[in-house]
Amino acid sequence: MFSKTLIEKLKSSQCTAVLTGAGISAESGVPTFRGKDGIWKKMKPQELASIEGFMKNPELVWEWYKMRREIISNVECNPGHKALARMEDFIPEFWLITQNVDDLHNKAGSRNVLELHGNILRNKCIKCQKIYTETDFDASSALPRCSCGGLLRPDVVWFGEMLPAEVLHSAFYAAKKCDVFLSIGTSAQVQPAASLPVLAKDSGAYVVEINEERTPISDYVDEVITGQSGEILPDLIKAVWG
Ligand code: BJW
Ligand code: ZN
Repeated sequence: MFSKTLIEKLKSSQCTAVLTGAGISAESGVPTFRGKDGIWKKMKPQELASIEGFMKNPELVWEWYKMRREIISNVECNPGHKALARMEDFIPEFWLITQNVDDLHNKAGSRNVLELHGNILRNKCIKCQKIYTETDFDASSALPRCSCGGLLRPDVVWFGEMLPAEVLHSAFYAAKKCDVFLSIGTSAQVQPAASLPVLAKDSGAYVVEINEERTPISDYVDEVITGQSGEILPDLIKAVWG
């Protein structure tokens, strides 16, 4: 099922970087964004995932994040997350770059996780940027506010916003340095995350995509493995490390 090249490359890898997207959590029951049942089929990203949308209707945005937090607090990491946590034990330098905000890589035991788009289990003040780890607010009676008076919002990255600078810097570093790069369960449509596999390839890494369907980077990568990451990743670990 896996190419000899991929098995050899992973076996001898000194530095592997992995980029994950919503697809890796789909088998846990977390909805993806694009595709036929994706969130953006029913909801408008500009209303729910932009600062303009939040300022226009913060109650609606809070309601949406409350629902998503409920989903996420009721799901478990799946064999795909767990396989990536195991992979970290075998490779000297291992970077797990995720666009997901669901915390499931941390739950699975991955250690070197770079969260490009933040974490839904935190909030931050729009005025002083103070971070709040509690999320259990009832925004329907009064909007949650910081001690400075500013409105609280989820600590995630919305469209038009900069990604956390240090995290992004490390992600670019990892993509440039790695000898193997895996792009898993992402539609590769959102920048700057989607440029990471391209950068890795241009820097000499062996780039492999694992996805249920083809994406804009499929023709550019070295290898495409089609299927569900929760099935493919445990098999890959077995094939490489026994
Ligand atoms: C499976 C599977 C299974 C299913 N197994 N696979 C350059 C060019 C064009 C546009 C831009 C550009 N630079 C910036 C932009 C604008 C914008 C952008 O990229 N827009 C594009 C959509 C056109 N980018 C931004 O605004 C970013 N900021 C930025 O660039 O700042 C600099 C800047 C500022 C101002 C002006 C200009 C530049 C920020 C992006 C923030 C994205 N935020 C979200 C919401 C996070 C919060 C939350 O969750 O509430 O992040 S949107 C959403 O998309 C979420 C995801 O992390 C992100 C990526 O989605 P992902 O993970 O790829 O999921 P899907 O659903 O798209 O795909 C799932 C895949 O899994 C599919 O392929 C399935 O087949 C597969 N799959 N089940 C394996 N079991
Ligand atoms: Zn504040």
